[in-house]
Amino acid sequence: MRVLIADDTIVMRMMLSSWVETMGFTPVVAQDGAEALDIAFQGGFDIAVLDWEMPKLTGMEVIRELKEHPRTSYGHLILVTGRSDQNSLIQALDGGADDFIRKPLVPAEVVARLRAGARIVELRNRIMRLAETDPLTGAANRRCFLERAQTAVADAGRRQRSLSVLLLDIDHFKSVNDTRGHAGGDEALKRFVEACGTALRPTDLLGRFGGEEFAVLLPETNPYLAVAVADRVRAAIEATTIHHDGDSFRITASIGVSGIGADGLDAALSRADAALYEAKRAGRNRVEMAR
Ligand code: GH3
Ligand code: MG
Repeated sequence: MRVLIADDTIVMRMMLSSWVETMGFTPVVAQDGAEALDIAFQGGFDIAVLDWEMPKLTGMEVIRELKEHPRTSYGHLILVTGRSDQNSLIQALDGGADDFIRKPLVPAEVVARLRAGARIVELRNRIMRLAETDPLTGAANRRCFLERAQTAVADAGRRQRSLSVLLLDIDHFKSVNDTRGHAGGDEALKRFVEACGTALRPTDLLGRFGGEEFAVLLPETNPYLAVAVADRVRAAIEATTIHHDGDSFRITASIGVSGIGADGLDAALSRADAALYEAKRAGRNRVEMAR
């Protein structure tokens, strides 16, 4: 659990950090509101403990910014304040704070509020994981893949980096289901995703598009490199033996490759789809690059 601590007094920063550390959490410290925002946007955080009165940006201003941006809007925000009048507290909660702690700080209370915050963050993470993953294979689901891909496309455009996409479809999967049963087909899908994982980098994103169709997003990869990656994936799938019901079998997949250019993700996906169709037509268990 990453806990962002923002306070302009060194004593407060040190105290809060040491309590956070005793809980087994990781403190990340900022000296003012502007630095807190920088850290939040760059490295992320799970819980933030923000002093209300700070130079550059106040705690409330930081909260407003964090809530506005999709990347930081889910953090659990605790405002620390010397104010104890009810109006200030109402203003804090209505302004986006999830909780508040009154000064002077009492260690046991701070720790209890951090623990309560951690429970909410853990629940949120679990819900997000469920909403983002395909339950059978553990790959990202279609919606999650498309959302993250759109972010990556915008990012690559801004930073002038190359980005490619693969569309994969298992060959003759219907006959796997027909001869091995639906459970055999499911087993094949799981092993397929594992095999892809061995051939990809941790920064690549594998998504299940539907049925037995998958997509891979390859950051920092031009279409020529992407073809090489695709062939590594293809070979890994071909080399995988699937065990089911006392029997074993193998599958292959066809892959279409496209670079993602200025015309965006949808255009790249439809080019990759055409290339995938070409790979099927040319005999399957092949990689084709989009024209
Ligand atoms: P091709 O080589 O042209 O891709 O042929 P194919 O048989 O793979 O393609 P087709 O689209 O005809 O068949 C896809 C099959 O995938 C049909 C469907 O029953 C099966 N399928 C889709 N989702 C699942 C799933 O979650 N589990 C299992 N076991 N089968 C699935
Ligand atoms: Mg198929």
